[in-house]
Amino acid sequence: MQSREKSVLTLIYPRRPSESLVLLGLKKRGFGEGKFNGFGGKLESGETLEESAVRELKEECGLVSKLADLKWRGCLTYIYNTKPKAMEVNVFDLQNWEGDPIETEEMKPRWFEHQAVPLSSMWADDEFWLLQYLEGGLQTPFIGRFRFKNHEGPESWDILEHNIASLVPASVPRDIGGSESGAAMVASTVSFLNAPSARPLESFIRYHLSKGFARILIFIDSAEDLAALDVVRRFPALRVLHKIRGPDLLKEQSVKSPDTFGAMSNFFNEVSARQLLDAELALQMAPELGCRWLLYLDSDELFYTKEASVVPHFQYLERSGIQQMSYLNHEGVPEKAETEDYFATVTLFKQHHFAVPLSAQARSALRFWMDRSKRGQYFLFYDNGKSACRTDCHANPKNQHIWQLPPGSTSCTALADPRHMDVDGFVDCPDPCILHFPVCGLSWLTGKYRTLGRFPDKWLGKVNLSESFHKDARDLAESCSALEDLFMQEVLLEDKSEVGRQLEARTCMRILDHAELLDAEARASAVETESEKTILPLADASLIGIEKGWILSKAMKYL
Ligand code: 6U4
Repeated sequence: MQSREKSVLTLIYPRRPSESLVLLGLKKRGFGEGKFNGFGGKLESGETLEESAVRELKEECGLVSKLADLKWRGCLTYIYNTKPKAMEVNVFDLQNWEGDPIETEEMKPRWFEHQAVPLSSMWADDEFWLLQYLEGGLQTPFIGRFRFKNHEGPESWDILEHNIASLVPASVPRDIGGSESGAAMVASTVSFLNAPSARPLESFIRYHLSKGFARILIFIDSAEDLAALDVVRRFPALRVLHKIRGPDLLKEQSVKSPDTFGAMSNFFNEVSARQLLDAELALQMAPELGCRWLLYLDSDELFYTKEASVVPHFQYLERSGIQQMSYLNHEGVPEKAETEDYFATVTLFKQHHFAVPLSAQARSALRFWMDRSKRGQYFLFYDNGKSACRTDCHANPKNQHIWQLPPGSTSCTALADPRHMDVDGFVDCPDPCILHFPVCGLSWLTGKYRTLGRFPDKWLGKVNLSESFHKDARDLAESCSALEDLFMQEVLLEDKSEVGRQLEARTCMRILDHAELLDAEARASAVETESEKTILPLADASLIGIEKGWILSKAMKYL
């Protein structure tokens, strides 16, 4: 896999579109010397993208820009075979500024008509996209990747690999602001303090942006979590917002959510209490940010759809008068003991038991998991889904999974509990769904339970924690070897033939596109599901664990 070690840079194109003019600069020294290009450079420590762009522009051609006038238009990754680090270059449009362009030590600026941009004296990739971009033919935001043989000399003309595409499908509001149909926000409370790396956070953000979420709001659970802060600040502040746990946030939450704040004040050391407050604040902020839908996720979850964008789905919910929709969650299964980024590498999922077909093979495959778990669990973590909620319907978070809506609102669910024959809001919805990647690597397991610490036996002082993997992991957290044993026994699945059996029984499924989208090496399984296989009738045996819910769930579609 290509190392994703990279530096982050800006590239600004000042333009006068009405005259079809763009300002370029001839680079007089250093990287790209002798080439015309936009203006920009590397982020300095602590800078946001926009702050860096303002500084570089001033330094390189004397133009003075306001932060808000810089419009992020896309991100291009340049890999030079002769350089150890890739460059992540963030392209900005600028149409308002103060001052006139001046020659500096680094750049000699010059206006060009679009059709006259000197492509033969520019970087070779520009031929693939710059003109289309300037003329409005490249839908923004866009994302691209180019690999060069060399970063200088004649071989810098050899492009070995290239692709460029619109990051967000056309249905997403292009200029965010004002509430647009289907515009949605993802919010999450994150902590990467004890984690092996903050790379999954980058993937979490990239994935949701590329699936058409208009905004991402990240609550960084500790001001010391510089790795998370660093990731978040690399994204354009317009799309990816963040708040840091500390006195300011505490004050804001006490003022804006006095009831929840009061109720939670004894439990601030529990992450669930902080999440509840964060979810409530996110719901209050979303309408002002033009978002009609909010999905509050954990940082080990993706809102998965195989469609290009989530926007049509949310538009459909709006047309159907639905204010809340709960989605099935599937649980990731690591097939390797370690990964730096579970989102980019884990592709095997235990299906939610409601989605598992009713067959003898499936029962035997379910029991494989239940038998290897000390507590008889199929899923090691939650199986009650996650919900998206309209942001204008005065909801409150009941917990991290579901919102409390005022009477008369319409809530639908893909996982109504069939044991109660509660079928009113049931909607068959295999896609979208939640992909959950809990403890998908030994060091992620260790890091998670180090961060959680010795959480109490009662959740928020009320609900008893059941005897479960979660509680066992807490109790074993002091001992690395005991956690490792637990991981090997209950989480990891290295046995390829068992993977094949699980896929065939359709207890597990293989999903690759999130990993492909995240630009990683997706490990396709050699074992294909044979969906046409004869389904053996269920053997007559007493029901254990989730088997009752699994069987009853099949009746939902007929009620
Ligand atoms: P120093 O000299 O270290 O202060 P700095 O100004 O921070 O440099 P520099 O000059 O290396 O950064 O920035 C390179 C600029 O060139 C950035 O704006 C990104 C841009 N760039 C790099 N590769 C490019 C490519 N293949 N095509 C392109 N722009 C590229 O259009």
